[in-house]
Amino acid sequence: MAIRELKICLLGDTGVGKSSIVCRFVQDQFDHNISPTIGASFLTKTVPCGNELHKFLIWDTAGQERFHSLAPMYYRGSAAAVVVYDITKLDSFQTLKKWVKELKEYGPEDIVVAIAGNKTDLGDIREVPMKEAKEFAESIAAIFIETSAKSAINVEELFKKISRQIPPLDPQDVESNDSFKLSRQPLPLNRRCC
Ligand SMILES: Nc1nc2c(ncn2[C@@H]2O[C@H](COP(=O)(O)OP(=O)(O)OP(=O)(O)O)[C@@H](O)[C@H]2O)c(=O)[nH]1
Ligand SMILES: [Mg+2]
Repeated sequence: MAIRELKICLLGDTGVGKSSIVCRFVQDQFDHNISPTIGASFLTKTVPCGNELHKFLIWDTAGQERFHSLAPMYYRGSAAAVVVYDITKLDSFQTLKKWVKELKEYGPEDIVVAIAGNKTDLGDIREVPMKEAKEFAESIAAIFIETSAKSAINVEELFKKISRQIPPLDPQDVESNDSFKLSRQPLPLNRRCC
């Protein structure tokens, strides 16, 4: 079975839950006391998709403004970007729109964009209506999903949706042996998750 290495980055305001989403996806854990990411963290997870295995090389970026200038290193060469906002913080949705604009201007032309509204377990203090976020995602042909890293809601589904959106390989491109690698990845800086 062909293995494809797919670089994926997570972008979004600090505190929206990017690291928590990655931690839930890769380790099926949630840490209430998780620290803000410094620079970026790197993790991998391999999932089946049709006749292929997708090895996600996940770059979880730091949302604090002081790290903003590092972001291009992580979205360049990415097959997909997950842009996260916190459904209880309207500001984080405005920040998401800025990230989407930056990706459209400077990101890879064919990048798959997924918009994730995190913290759905806090629905009673919601500030961003689902309809508004969904319509925005549709307007830019992005994947849309609401997640809860805490309650393990839709985190796997988010990455499944991304997998399905990646066009399958042309069989002629696959080497005769069963491993095919597509990545042009930088070496990991660190592998901390939570
Ligand atoms: N209730 C709730 N809290 C969450 C959820 N996801 C993350 N959190 C909490 O939100 C806070 C920030 O989470 P992080 O995962 O560190 O956020 P981040 O986006 O990685 O932040 P930076 O690394 O600074 O960019 C932590 O206190 C988490 O425990 C969720 O789904 N529900
Ligand atoms: Mg983080």
